[in-house]
Amino acid sequence: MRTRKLSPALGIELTGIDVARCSDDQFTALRQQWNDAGGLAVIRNQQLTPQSQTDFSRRFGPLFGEDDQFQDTVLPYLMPGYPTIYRVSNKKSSDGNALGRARAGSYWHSDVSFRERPAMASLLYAIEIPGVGGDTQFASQTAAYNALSPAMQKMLAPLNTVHDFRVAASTSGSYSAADINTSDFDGTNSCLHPLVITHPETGQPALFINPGFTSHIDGFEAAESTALLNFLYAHTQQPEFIYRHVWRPGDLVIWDNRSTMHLAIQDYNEDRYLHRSTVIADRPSR
Ligand SMILES: O=C(O)CCC(=O)C(=O)O
Repeated sequence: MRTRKLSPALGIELTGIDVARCSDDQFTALRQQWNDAGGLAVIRNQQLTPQSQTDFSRRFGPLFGEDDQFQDTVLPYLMPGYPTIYRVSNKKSSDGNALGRARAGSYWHSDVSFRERPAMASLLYAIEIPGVGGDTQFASQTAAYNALSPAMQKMLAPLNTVHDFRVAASTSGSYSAADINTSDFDGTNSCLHPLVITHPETGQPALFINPGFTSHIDGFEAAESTALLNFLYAHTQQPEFIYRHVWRPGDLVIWDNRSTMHLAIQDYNEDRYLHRSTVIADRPSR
C-alpha cells in the first residue's frame, strides 16, 4: 500500500490496495492511516459491487440499512435489494424515476448527526463522475478545534447542541417539499450531543456541530446560539482546514463523521453516480 498526504489538515491517498480482498493486517493498516490522516482516506482504483462494498464497510462496524434504518426521506434512494447502499446521483432511469438522491449533501454536514448513534464512517464509491465539477469538500473539525484559543475551548467544553434533520430538510435548499417524508419529524431524528467530542479511537477533541443539522446550542438565547455557531462554522470553513476532492471513477472515499464535515458542490449538469455505505457510531461523548 502506497500513501500520499493530501493536505496539511486532513486526508491521505492510498494506492496499491484492493479493499474487496484485503487481509486483516491490511485492513488494520488502512484504518490506522485513516485515523492518522484526520479521518479522510481516498482509495484509488477500486472495483466494488454493492455486496463487496457492504462487506468491506461492515469491517468498520454496524451499518445503516442493517442494524438501524436511515430516515424515511432517503429510503427511496437505497439500492433495491441492498438497503446498505444509498445511491447519490442526479441520473434518472429510462422511465424517468430518480436513480439516486440528487443534490445530496449540498450543505456542510456530518452524516446522520441528528441521531443518538450518528454515522461513524461513510464510504462513498464513485462509478460515474462529470468531466469537470462535482467535487466534494471536507473540513477537519479537529484542526478547527485545535486552532481555537484555550479560552474559547474552555467556554465550549460544557455545551450541548440540538441536532435535527428538520434543519437541512427545511432550510438547505437541498430538499424540495415533495422530497420530504414528514414522518421524519416525529422526534426520531432529533437529539442532543456535546458541542465538543473526544474521538474514541484517536483521543483527539473535535467540534461536533454542522450547519446542515445543528439547530441550536442548548440553554442559549436564539441570537446567542446563532452568533456563536456562525462564528464556529466560518472558522472551520477557512481554507487551511479544508481538502477538496476531485473525483475519479473507482475512487472510494472514506470519511469520519466524528472529526470532519463535508459539502458536495452542485456545479455540474453531467451525470454523476455514486454508492454510499454508512457505518453507525457509538453515542458521541466529551
Ligand atoms: O455527493 C457527494 O460528493 C457527497 C454526498 C453527501 O454529502 C453524502 O453522501 O453525505
